[in-house]
Amino acid sequence: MLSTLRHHTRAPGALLRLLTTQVDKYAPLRRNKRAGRNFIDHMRCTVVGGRGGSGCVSFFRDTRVADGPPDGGDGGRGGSVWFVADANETSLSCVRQLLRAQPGTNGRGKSMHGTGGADLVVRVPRGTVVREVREVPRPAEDAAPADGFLGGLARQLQGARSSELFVHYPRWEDRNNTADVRLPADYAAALAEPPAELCADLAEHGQRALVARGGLGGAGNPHFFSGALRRPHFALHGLPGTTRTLELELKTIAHAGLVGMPNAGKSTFLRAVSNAHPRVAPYAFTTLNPYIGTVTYADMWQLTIADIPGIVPGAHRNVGLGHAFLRHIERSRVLVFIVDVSRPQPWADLDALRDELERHQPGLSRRPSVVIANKADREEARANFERWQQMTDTVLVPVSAKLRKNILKATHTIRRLVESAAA
Ligand SMILES: Nc1nc2c(ncn2[C@@H]2O[C@H](COP(=O)(O)OP(=O)(O)OP(=O)(O)O)[C@@H](O)[C@H]2O)c(=O)[nH]1
Ligand SMILES: [Mg+2]
Repeated sequence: MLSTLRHHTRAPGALLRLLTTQVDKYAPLRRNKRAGRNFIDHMRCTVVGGRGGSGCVSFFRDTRVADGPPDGGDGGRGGSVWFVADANETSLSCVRQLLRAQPGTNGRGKSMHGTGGADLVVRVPRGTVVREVREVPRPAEDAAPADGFLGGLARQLQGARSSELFVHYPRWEDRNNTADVRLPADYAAALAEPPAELCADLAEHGQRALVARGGLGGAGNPHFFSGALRRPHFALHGLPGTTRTLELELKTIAHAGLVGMPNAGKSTFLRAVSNAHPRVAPYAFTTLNPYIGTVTYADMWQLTIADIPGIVPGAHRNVGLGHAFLRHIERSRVLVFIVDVSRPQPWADLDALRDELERHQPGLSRRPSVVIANKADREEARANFERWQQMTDTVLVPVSAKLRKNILKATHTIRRLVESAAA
């Protein structure tokens, strides 16, 4: 450390950089704080793999050999872009809109190969679904011949001529005959094949997806040495990395999802049963983004519950906050309807909620579910509850989330349902 400091006192700018790098280890903390304020669960981004380095054209030389054999090094491979699911991330706000991996460096003389570009590893929340967005080709482009080497090349290099693939020795552009040159097999394959369409679901912590592959490095001139061609005065350029436009959608993964009208007491219920502390207030749309709580049972079995903003009738027409937040309960095995039983016709609320779920995703309302009749401590609740119970065979669990009454019955009913849904 002392020697590093002594070195840096001679270069104050570098010392400043050293100090800021050390301070920057708190960047993840800052990012998480920002994520809380600026929740994003749907975004587009562009990912670009690093370009491969170019091969080198060089010939061995020393005091006794004036014109030796070719000794140009190969270019390094470009870095790739990876997405890794991380359970500690909660929002896509930490993902930048343009993600570029490092390019590879060029090869050099004396058979020195270029170094590969570093991969860019981007942490995304668990439950991120990645889809590629492709432009629909216009009919004229569709009709153009697009197969074989030149077709693939045109796609990759946007119409570059094959001679543009080559690095030429100074003033050898016209003397090099590159038309019949056999390209290395992996290089030719990369040119001919368009990258496959990408679709990934990062559901488990640590799951990785390669979203943009780095370009191959170009071969140095020794690759083209043969009996017929003793002095190849050309090498290959590196290939560009894959470029993709991606659509990221965060679909939270929890065992159970809370669904209810605004103000029904979803957040109060989550606070009562789990370790989460979402905001509670006596007005609609207090909760503006999803919260996940973990319920730990007496036998240490754990259950995750997702609280999402309230759904109102007409949410599918974007009334209220719309129904985009329902994506966070799409993957829940069990739905927990929270209904304010002190309202005049709680059963109508439940029907409206089921209708909205069905409009968001057909079949969603038929998922195994439990109905929590919340605010059972209120005066109007008793009569409503008794009437409702006579009208339906659905199991209703009366609960007062605020006073924490009958919570154990609710959590055990949810657990039983989750376990039977998993079986
Ligand atoms: N009396 C009574 N009041 C309750 C009960 N549960 C919740 N409340 C009250 O109802 C109001 C709304 O509660 P929230 O938990 O914020 O409701 P929410 O469903 O999360 O509402 P949004 O986030 O806006 O969708 C608060 O004032 C709570 O104190 C209950 O069991 N009994
Ligand atoms: Mg809430």
